[in-house]
Amino acid sequence: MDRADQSTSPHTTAYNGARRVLTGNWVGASTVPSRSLYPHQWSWDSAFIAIGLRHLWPLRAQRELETLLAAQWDDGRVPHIVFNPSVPLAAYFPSPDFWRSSSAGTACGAPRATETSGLVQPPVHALAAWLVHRADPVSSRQRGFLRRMYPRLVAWQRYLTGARDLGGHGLASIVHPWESGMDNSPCWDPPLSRIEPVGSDTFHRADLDHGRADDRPTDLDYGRYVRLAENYRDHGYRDHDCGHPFAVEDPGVNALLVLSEYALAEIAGALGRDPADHLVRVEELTNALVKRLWDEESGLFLPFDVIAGETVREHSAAGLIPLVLPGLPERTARALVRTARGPRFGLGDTTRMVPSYDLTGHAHDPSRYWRGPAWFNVNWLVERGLRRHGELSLANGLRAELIHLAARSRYAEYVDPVSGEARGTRDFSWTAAVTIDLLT
Ligand code: 9YW
Repeated sequence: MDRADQSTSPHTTAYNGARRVLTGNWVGASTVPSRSLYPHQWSWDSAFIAIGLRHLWPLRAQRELETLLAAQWDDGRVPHIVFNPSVPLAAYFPSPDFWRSSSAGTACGAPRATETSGLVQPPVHALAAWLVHRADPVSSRQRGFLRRMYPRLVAWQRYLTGARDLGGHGLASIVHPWESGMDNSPCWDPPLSRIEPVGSDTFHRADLDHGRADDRPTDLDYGRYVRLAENYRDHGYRDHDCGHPFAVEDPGVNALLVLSEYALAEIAGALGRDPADHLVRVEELTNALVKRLWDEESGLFLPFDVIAGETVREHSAAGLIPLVLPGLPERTARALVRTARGPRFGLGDTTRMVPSYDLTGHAHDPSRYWRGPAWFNVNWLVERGLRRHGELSLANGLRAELIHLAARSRYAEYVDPVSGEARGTRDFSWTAAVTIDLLT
């Protein structure tokens, strides 16, 4: 019997509500993050969604990842959006006619028959594939799930450690704020300030048709996002000759890269292969992460702006994500826990969930997207990290808040970190998925 069955009725309500959201957002071969705001398939969303789906319908969870990885480019990148051809172009901006992947991305081997974006998102996929396999190893083996996924996941990770090692120090760089998954984090303000925005009259933001403007990025942010994406597209999405004007080593992306490398070692072992290469990379990546991004003064991992050659001194929840790594030096893990509990994030004290950005930071805004609100996927990672490093009481407290606030907010996209009030859209898939995972 699983925890949901034994639990008290609020847990059953939370579980049933989350299952309803995931049922409603399934579109046949994948799950949309939100029926209204995000009507296509998003990369890291699908990884978190599969982690939840595996407890309900393991085959559907396998399918979720297979659909995403079927849109992988020949250079290994897994696109951040896979477009559903039956959804009208006007439903989401930037739409396929902006990205032009099937024509502009030919040198990188973009799929010809599926439209995608040319950017990527954090690599949670190998972790998801491993967890999905373990939920139902029999069907996974029968369907050759890991055998088919493994080469694709390896190519994806090698794209990030290869073409995307723009700083030359063994870490992956993101080349657009959207690639961090934390679009308008104040961490991107300094590197973005160098980018000339396109005029806001040159595009139409479909997000504002569905979301409150106060909860979303500004037009100025969007003008810069568009400029960067256009530049990448106009250089055929080729990393080596596009002269990336934005390149940042993000601690969240790199920690998830390491976590997925651990998962690749597990997958290799399950397939009867030698995991040694993956374990060597785990060590190299962990060392590079600590050496380059750890900031002793603030007790947090900070992003490194590769173009300016300097650390970005903004404190975001991405800097706590390395806590999920088992191989993190113990004193670094202890310092991260102190920072999570301290005034910047207030865990177990002033906040109910870890805010996306420093409560004491000059740019903190508890409602605006990645500039303060708390997100369920990030908090799920922090909960895992706390548990991993023996902080059971903090982890249990956070788990209880996540389950409670997910149900109370109607599975909100994000919430005010102090009051827990819902922000953004509702019936959001990864909020439901991590709720199922925490309850099972
Ligand atoms: C957008 C789908 C995506 C997430 C990102 C989040 C948001 C898309 O939604 O970006 O149009 O702004 O920032 O992390 O994957 O849920």
